[in-house]
Amino acid sequence: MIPARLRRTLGCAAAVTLALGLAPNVAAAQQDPEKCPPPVGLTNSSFEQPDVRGPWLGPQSQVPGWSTTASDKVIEIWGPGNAGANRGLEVPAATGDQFAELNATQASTLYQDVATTPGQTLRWRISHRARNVTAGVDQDTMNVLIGTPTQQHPQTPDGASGPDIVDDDSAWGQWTGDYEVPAGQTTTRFGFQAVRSASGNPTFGNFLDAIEFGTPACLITTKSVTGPNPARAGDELTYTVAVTNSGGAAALDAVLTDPIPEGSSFVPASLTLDGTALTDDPADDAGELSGSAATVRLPSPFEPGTTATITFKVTATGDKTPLDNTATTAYTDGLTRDKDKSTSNTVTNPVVTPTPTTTTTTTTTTTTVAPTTTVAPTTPAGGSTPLPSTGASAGPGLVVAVLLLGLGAGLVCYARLRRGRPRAR
Ligand SMILES: [Ca+2]
Ligand SMILES: [Ca+2]
Ligand SMILES: [Ca+2]
Repeated sequence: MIPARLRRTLGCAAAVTLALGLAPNVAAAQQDPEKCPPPVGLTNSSFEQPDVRGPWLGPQSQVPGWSTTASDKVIEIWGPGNAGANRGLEVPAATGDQFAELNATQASTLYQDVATTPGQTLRWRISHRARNVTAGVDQDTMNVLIGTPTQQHPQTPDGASGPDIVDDDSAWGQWTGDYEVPAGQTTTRFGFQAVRSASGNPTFGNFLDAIEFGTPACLITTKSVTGPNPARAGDELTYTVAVTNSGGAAALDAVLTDPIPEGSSFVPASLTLDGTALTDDPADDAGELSGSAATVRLPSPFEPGTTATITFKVTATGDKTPLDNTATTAYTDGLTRDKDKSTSNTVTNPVVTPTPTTTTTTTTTTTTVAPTTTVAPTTPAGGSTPLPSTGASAGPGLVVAVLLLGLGAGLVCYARLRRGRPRAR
């Protein structure tokens, strides 16, 4: 049992603790979103793995996510430096740096199996382009196939009259569609079938990139802070922001913006992305100090299941308390191409100002104070300066009085001496 007085003391201490903000950081703003719907999506949807240069042919076991119906199980990925294989015309990826050629060594189907919920509606999007094989305009044709692992059906894209997806070699074509998962279908196969290539050569044609099938991108931005709490002016705080894609599709062109809290100053050269230092200057890497905010561009595409971690430091100036910090990630959903954003929780750090170390003593002694007596100054005859009557302030007056008394005694002695002296004759 805690004595009542001690309980009150502890209560006061708790109140003071709360008032000073010594309690752990509390999220002041709602994180939005805090979580995402169960995702459905593809792996390696932009063919960014494995990391290759120019045309690359390899076994499907080296290509995360994708499988092929080709008898040799070979998949073809193209990276930068591919112009030599495309009549001198470098083919840029639709997203990221790499893409696939559907016709690897033979006409085949490239596919992934994903877990689905019967009755749900999923959306798909692909980028398709022909390979440049002749001096004229070349066109390649393919179909999107969706169904069970054993039986898929050609899909008719939005705005099209049939399933044939036809593009030339001048630009990436964009194709979209919806798919309702039938009753009982808990695994859905999403794939592409090469139909025709411009050259007639089954090893050439049908470039593919930015493949999405499922639910949209969904970024979650989470902020934390380390450092003295409460902070004092001059203390450093380290902010860490983790951005995770918990959706089914990649996010494109994601940019994290983190305003430097009022009452703090950015610590130069403290910005990092996934452990790599970024300069404060713009245009030389993925981030900078832009105005009064730290800005970092995330890898694009930012695939489902990946996390980017950004850190930077600030110094508390003591001009404001508390320091509130919230970050926002703006991005384009790779599936719908709609603009979206994700807001972090807010972290709050109180900043205390050191108080001077003075000791205040409160006394409760009862003192009887005598009424104040005011003594009117008395003016001696002759108009000389009045003397204080009593008290501590009478010190100098007392000295004067003693001097006057001494002077008077001197005069008296002088007079006596004059009277006793023989008169001059
Ligand atoms: Ca790509
Ligand atoms: Ca090929
Ligand atoms: Ca920079």
